[in-house]
Amino acid sequence: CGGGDGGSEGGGDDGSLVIGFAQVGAESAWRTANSTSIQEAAKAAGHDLKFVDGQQDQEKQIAAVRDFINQQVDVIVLAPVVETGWTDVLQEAEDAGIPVVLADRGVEAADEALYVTRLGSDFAEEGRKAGTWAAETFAADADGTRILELQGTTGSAPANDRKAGFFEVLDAEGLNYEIVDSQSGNFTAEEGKAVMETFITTHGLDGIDLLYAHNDEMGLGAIQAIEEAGKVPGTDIQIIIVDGSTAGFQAGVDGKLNYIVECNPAFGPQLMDVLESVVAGDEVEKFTPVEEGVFDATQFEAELPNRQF
Ligand code: GYE
Repeated sequence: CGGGDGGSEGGGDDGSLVIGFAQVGAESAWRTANSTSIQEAAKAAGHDLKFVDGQQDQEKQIAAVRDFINQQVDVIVLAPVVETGWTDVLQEAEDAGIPVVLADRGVEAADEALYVTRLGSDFAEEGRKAGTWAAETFAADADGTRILELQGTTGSAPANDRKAGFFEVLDAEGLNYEIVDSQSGNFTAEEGKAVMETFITTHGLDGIDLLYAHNDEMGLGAIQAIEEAGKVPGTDIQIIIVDGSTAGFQAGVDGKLNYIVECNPAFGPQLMDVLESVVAGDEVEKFTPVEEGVFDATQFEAELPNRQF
């Protein structure tokens, strides 16, 4: 039920909503936990959630949004795989009178008028947190800190912003550093490992101080590549990851990485509140950040049992 006779306000007589959700994919533990959180929260709230896994493919996500428009859902939730290329389909949703809420990732500023609100992380802040730790940890590194970076999906908001926030702080703190290499590992363990293998072949690992991986999976893949090259991750090369899954924390407890910037995927209940407000026509903030922390080696063991994904 829902959507049928709801009129301009949308929603069924009982307040239930038909929600179309175009998810990024299933590339990481973070993503799977995020999908589960949203599916469970929709169910608990009595809403009908139409879930499409975009398999990290923008064309599939655009097709899903068009399909939701044809079905005249009450509200569309989009987790855009990349920031650009959404103007046309967002305009189509607006023309059809269907509000769009962004979950997790954002779109380019030029499209700001075409969605109601974004609920998700402040990725630039996550990058700054990673940068703050790196700047402190390597402050006394007189001959310069040599850095490898494994970026997330090219053109995605978290890859763009985690990179920008990180180097913003290194520059502001005046750290003497060099980016030895920086490539995308597409947020997956497989590609993260493959790119790290290429880094090792090209540059070796001697004299590399730090690996900054934009998510757990790429960091964990890189750890395998480092071990296979006969080096000790976390010791021979320091490693920062972003997300903080159980597997990520376990690697931290095992001494294989050095810093975890948390990214929280469990915003399903908060998202349902936002969607209900949007369909009811209430004023909502343009951006609602989710709360997140940071963890160093002294905290990994105590925090591990608290991890939910
Ligand atoms: O960090 C990564 C996932 O968009 C915040 O996407 C999300 C990121 C998350 O693939 O693991």
